[in-house]
Amino acid sequence: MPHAFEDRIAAYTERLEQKLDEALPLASTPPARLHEAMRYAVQGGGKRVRPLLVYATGECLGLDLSLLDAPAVAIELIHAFSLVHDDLPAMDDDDLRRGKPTVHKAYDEATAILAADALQPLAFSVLARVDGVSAAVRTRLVQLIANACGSTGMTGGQAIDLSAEGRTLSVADLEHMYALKTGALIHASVVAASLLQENLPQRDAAALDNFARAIGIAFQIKDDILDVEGETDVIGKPAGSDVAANKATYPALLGIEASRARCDELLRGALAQLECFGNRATPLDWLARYIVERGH
Ligand code: GRG
Repeated sequence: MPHAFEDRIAAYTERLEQKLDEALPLASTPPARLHEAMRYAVQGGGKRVRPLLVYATGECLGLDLSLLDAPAVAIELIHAFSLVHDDLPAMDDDDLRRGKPTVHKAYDEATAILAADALQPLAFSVLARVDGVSAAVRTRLVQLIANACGSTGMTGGQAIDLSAEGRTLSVADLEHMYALKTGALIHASVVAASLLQENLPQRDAAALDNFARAIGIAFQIKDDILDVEGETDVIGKPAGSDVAANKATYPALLGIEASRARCDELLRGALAQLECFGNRATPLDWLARYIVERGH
């Protein structure tokens, strides 16, 4: 593999696409329209940041690549599922995602709901089959990811987000919502890989945990900044939709400059957590900077 993490990303994403393809039912398998919609939701787009975090953490801990595929695939399936729900008329009501019509636009609302419903159990089925780890680790992985997407994780964060439309949240409440809605799955991507290293010193586990929490919140603040400053054809979804929906966001509450400053502060805090890993953390360092500096 090439030396720089940036140059290995293509190989990792190609590997992930292959594993996602193997995990998804064939589009020709009945009910074909449902399976087609599931593939449409998952394939052909997306930065794949969460699976890359799984692989980068695995590199940091010297884990075998084959151990990382199942959590990487499962987390991306859950992420894809959440995007389908997030775009539905009852939620954010968006027509465009990853530069393509959203699933309910390309198919229909009922098919989109069912496709998302089927992606979630598929993720857990992939996790249940993870090879080369003890049953205890497999159970911890399932618990970690279930908690990250449940009512005290992503779903809870989405509920707070919807109820906050048109209201002013405190900065602490806003960051709590971000930590759940977006941060929980990003955090789980790093922690899933750390669970696979059974004798990981507590200090290293805590450093990865803190790193992951910080970049999870920074990811959502950057997403907010892009919603204000990005172009629709670059970010792949309608720009300005947060303002249009009267969403509680960091830029709406504190302005763009303060949002950028908070992102940088979170990045610095996250990078400081990686010091104990030395050069082995270069891939995580690269991804953390990418999250805060990306243009889409
Ligand atoms: C029941 C688990 C469950 C979910 C339903 C809809 C919902 C509750 C939660 C939505 C969570 C959500 C969509 C948060 C936004 C996170 C976010 C910034 C998504 C964009 O992620 P990127 O930029 O997208 O990684 P790509 O397209 O690159 O994969």
